[in-house]
Amino acid sequence: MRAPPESPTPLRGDVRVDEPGFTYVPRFISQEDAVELVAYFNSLHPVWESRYADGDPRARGSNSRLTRPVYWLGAWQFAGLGYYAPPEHVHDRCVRAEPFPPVFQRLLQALRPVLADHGDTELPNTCLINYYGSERLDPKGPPVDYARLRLHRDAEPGAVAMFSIGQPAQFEFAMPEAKAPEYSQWVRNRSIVVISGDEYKDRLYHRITRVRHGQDPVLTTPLPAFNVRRVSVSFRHVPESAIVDFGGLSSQAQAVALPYVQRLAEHSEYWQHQLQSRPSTT
Ligand SMILES: O=C(O)CCC(=O)C(=O)O
Repeated sequence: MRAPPESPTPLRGDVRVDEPGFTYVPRFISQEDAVELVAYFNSLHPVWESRYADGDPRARGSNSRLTRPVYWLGAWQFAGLGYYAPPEHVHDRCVRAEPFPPVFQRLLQALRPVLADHGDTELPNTCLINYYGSERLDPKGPPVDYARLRLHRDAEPGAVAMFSIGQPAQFEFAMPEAKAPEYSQWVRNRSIVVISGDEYKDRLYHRITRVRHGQDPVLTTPLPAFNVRRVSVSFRHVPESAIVDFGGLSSQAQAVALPYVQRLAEHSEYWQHQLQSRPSTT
């Protein structure tokens, strides 16, 4: 894994890496499970969320939309509500979401020994599914490539496990104020990354800087004009006490999340029920 800061040539991603706080395993996901994952990802209706609520003056900037459409399972952390981050940002941001499909549960069971090496005996209860690709809104113009994820740190307690399906992506670790990455690694189709602890989860932030082009496996979404070429799933652990039904959010938070919940409910019975969990006002 070591690539000195002054020459961060990314590691190729074809061999396993084990360091305290960082694990990379190529081909962790079997071919059969990968086929099931692709079918599952292709069946979802991910949403483009905005970092800011409607009416928030910061939302007027063109960059308020996230760089990629997403879908959460276990608990949905709506971007407009801010993400779970103890000690202050714990309440009013995690809405109970659909459960993991069987293929996710199987993969997490297989990952148990790796998670135990990272100090986690409990399996994660929530995940974020990221769709990376490009969008062509003007059929005559070139596609705009959004296949990246800005430098960030995941604040949920414990290890974070990330599965990759699709084209290889450049995964980097860097300090928030530094431009150059300290470590860089290509993460390939069917691989997993696990991060934990002081160095890789707390001191260093991580990001995706680019995703290679290609269409094998074939990934799709029903989103108009969006061409997806990689999907990642990052599994985290949110304390159950922080997860509420949609109707359990404050009325202010419900107003922020409502347009997204309505959109999700167009394709999901689960989210239709969540909409109905709001106390009746009549
Ligand atoms: O796409 C990836 O591999 C990284 C995902 C990630 O960092 C996240 O979901 O927080």
